[in-house]
Amino acid sequence: MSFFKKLFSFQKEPPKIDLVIDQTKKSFWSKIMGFISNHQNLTPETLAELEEILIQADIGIATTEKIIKILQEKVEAAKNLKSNQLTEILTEIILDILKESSSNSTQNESFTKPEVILVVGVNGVGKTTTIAKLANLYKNNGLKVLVGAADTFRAAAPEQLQRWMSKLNIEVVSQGLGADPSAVAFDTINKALSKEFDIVIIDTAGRLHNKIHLMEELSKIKRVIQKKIPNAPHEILLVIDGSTGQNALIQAQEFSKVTPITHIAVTKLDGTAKGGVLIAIADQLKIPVKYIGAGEKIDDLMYFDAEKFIHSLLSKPTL
Ligand SMILES: Nc1nc2c(ncn2[C@@H]2O[C@H](COP(=O)(O)OP(=O)(O)O)[C@@H](O)[C@H]2O)c(=O)[nH]1
Ligand SMILES: [Mg+2]
Repeated sequence: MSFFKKLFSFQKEPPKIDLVIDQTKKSFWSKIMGFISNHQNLTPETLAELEEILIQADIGIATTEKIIKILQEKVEAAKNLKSNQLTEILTEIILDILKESSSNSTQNESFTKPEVILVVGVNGVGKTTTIAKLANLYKNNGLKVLVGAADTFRAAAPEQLQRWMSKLNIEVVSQGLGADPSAVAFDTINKALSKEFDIVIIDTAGRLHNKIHLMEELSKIKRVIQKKIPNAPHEILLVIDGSTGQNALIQAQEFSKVTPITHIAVTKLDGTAKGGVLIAIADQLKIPVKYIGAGEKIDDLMYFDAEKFIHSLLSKPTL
């Protein structure tokens, strides 16, 4: 069993992709079906109509144009494509897009000890919640997890992290509100090395409105970590709020200018019809989406499986 399959096998109530993207499925499906019933064949004119449907599903203009262009080529090559073949063709095209971004993944299945994960993203997107979910999974797999409370900026942030972790019985390194984030990171790494922790997850503050400051702060955190572990952080996980649709994409683009990102977690996909943004993110950023946040509970996290996602998106929703 692959490491990540095993990691997620400990969830008591694993989220189901069909339910998580239920809203997106319903709205997307009904439009696609409406389109198919109105058009027998795919022609350049009907494709323009389809473009609108993809944009409305939050796939974004640039990615939609790319999909339509590939579709046009397929339509031309095949001469006469029936509209009822559409979901099949779309599945193929979108899957290629998603696979291309995940082929950039630097994720390996083996860990260095300690594995250092730096979690970044603007306030309120779900960083701390995602950290709790991840820390819990690692712990349930028998790994020794240490969390660093380097979001020292926002009132109550260190306590919120502490609350989650004491519930989960996971250790936190904190210096409280207003402390220097890089000093917290340094302490966390030192402790992880001396007490032989397997996984270190560092929470950060995300003041994107002050880009220069944020850039300096994150560089400093990375520098102090690298003093102790030269090739760390092994993962820089950007958390974004999927329910904000295209804004999530813009935020991710902005953030990747501030620091290199290795993986993305898209949260709050439960209860939104904007799930198509996952396709835009994968295509536009070429950074693999690794996790999906599917709710506020500890087990509401999924390892992103492009194939399952796209098959779910383009299959009939349950009523
Ligand atoms: N519905 C839903 N809510 C989430 C999800 N992830 C986080 N939240 C909620 O979003 C709010 C902000 O989360 P938090 O982890 O504090 O964000 P942070 O500021 O980035 O650390 C909290 O109320 C969380 O319960 C998710 O996947 N789905
Ligand atoms: Mg937080």
